[in-house]
This record gives sequence, C-alpha cells and structure tokens, in this order.
Amino acid sequence: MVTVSRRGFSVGAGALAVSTFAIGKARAAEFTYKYANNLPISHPMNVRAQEAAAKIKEETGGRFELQVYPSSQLGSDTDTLGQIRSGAVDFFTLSGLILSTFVPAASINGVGFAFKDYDTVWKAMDGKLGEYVRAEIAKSRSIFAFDKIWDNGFRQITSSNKPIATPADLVNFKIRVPPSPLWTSMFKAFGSAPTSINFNEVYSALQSKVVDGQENPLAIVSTAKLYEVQSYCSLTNHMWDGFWFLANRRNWEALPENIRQVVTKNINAAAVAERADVVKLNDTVQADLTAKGMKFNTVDPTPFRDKLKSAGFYSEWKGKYGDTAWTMLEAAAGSLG
Ligand code: X2X
Repeated sequence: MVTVSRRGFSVGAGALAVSTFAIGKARAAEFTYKYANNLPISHPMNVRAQEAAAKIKEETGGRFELQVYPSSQLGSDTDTLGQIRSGAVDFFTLSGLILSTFVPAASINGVGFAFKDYDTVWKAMDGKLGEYVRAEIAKSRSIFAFDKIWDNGFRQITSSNKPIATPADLVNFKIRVPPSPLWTSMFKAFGSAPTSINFNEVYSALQSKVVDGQENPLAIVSTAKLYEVQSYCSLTNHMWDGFWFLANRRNWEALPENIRQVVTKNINAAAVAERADVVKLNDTVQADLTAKGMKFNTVDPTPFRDKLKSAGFYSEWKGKYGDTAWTMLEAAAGSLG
C-alpha cells in the first residue's frame, strides 16, 4: 500500500489505511495524518472515526486527510504508545490504564467498581477528574488528549471453562489483562493469575488456551469475535474503561490553526456520537452473543468490592494516586475506601 504523506511517499507494511482518499482525480492532501487504534473496523470507534475523517476532508477543502488504521495494523498498543510519543503516528486512541505506563494518573478511571453507571462516568470524565487526567497527560510535553474521551464500556469477564459467580471463582483463574499495573494489581487482589497481553494477541491466546479468560465490554466481545473462543460471560461490570484520543504535540502544532479547529470539532463530536453507539451496542448485543452460544450470568458486585477492600487494593491505589486525585474520584464515584 502506497500512502501519500506530508513526509513523502512511503510504502505501508501491508497496512491498509481506511481513508477517504478517493481513487482517480482527487489530488493528494496537503496534510496526511495517521490515526491508529486497536479495535476491529466494525467497532463504533472506527465507524465514527471514518465519518469524522470524511467531514474533516470536506471542511478543509481536501487539505487535510485523516488515515484511519484499525486493528493494531501499525503495531501493538505498547508499540504504538512509543510511536505517538515519537511522532511516527499522529493520533492514537488508548485506554488510560495502558497509558498509565507513561502517565501514571491516567488509570484512575479504571479503579475497580468505582463508577456504577454512565451518569457517574461522564460527570467524572467530562468534569474535574477528566480535566485533571488531561493535564497530567499534557505535562508529558510529547502528547496531549482531546477533551472528549471515547467510550469502551463497562467490562465483563469471559471464560472458556466456567462462569464467574463469586470472588472464589477468580482464585488461580488464568486471565488475560491489558498491559497495565492497575489491571494486574486488581486481579492479583482477587487471587487470579493475570497475564499481560496486548489486544492484538488476545484471540490467539484464548484459542491456544494460554489463558482461560479475559475481560472486556460486550461490544468488543462481539466485534472482536471473542465468542468464538469463549463460552461464558459473567456480567461483573468491574470497571469502566475509555479511550483518550491522543495527539503527538509537535505534529499537531505543525498544522495551521484553522485546520486544527476543524479536526478538534469533528473528533470531539465523533467521540460523543461513539459513546451513544457503544451504549446501544452493549445493551443489545447480549441476545446475539447468547444466540452464538455464550452463557451469561449476572453478578452481585458487593462481595467483589469487599474482596478488593480486604486485599488492600483501594488503599494501595489511593496512596499511588495521592489525595487530590482520589478526592476527585470519590467526589464523582462516592466513597471507595
Ligand atoms: O485491550 C483491551 O482489552 C481493550 C481493547 O479493551 C483496550 O484497549 C483496553
């Protein structure tokens, strides 16, 4: 695949940019920027990102082209985090919990059972807590996050061999977690055996039984076809997770102000539209997953929260984030300690 970029012609390593570049008479854009993410092309994130790319191209008179690279085509999450920092990639949507390997405060929205519903989530993430995390990201100087975080959803635990009904079912459970200290810490507090694996290797790790389970929102269980390698889904809602739309600061500042305004407007609008899509998908896809053979069970969260408390999980992470951030989290989520 030959892509025209502001850095000249380059031959992508088999990467297929889902872009709005029309074949034929369209002239090359003045600015061609790459946006990488780890989700399947069918996930609402990529649907809305492509829609935004088309609007941006039209509103900039063809001067700016956003090339969307889904499914970790440009590398795993940990690889791409290095690329967004160096500027090899211009934009990247990444869970704050994985970003926390670079910006520690970014994982705070993932504290177990912190958010009980979406009203609580958006009050925090579109409010003071989100503002605080974006300020911490900006301190890195190399990257910054757009205002509106994209929705991943409330995470559920899937398994190939058993339902998860009580905390005892998590003891010695071989579960995949994304590469993040908070994810590892939470499942170690449950007595599980967590293995950090980037998302682009999850399907094969489940298929080859390297791990017996994983946890993700239903929209991802569906669009990543994890139902093909998982039999049970336990509705734990143990964490809300989102994706910050990250930009490489130097590449962003190389753009004219009027183009930056068009990109900002359309990307934040796409995030808000994607949130509604994800809620709708997460609310409707369970019937489809059941029809595909997954067995669902609901879970009482109280024993799980009590287990995290007795294991010292909340006090450990309150100490890591510090009182200021923890107070902001509890202002939105209620007392966690
Ligand atoms: O890696 C995952 O499980 C995913 C897709 O949910 C994230 O990007 C955090």
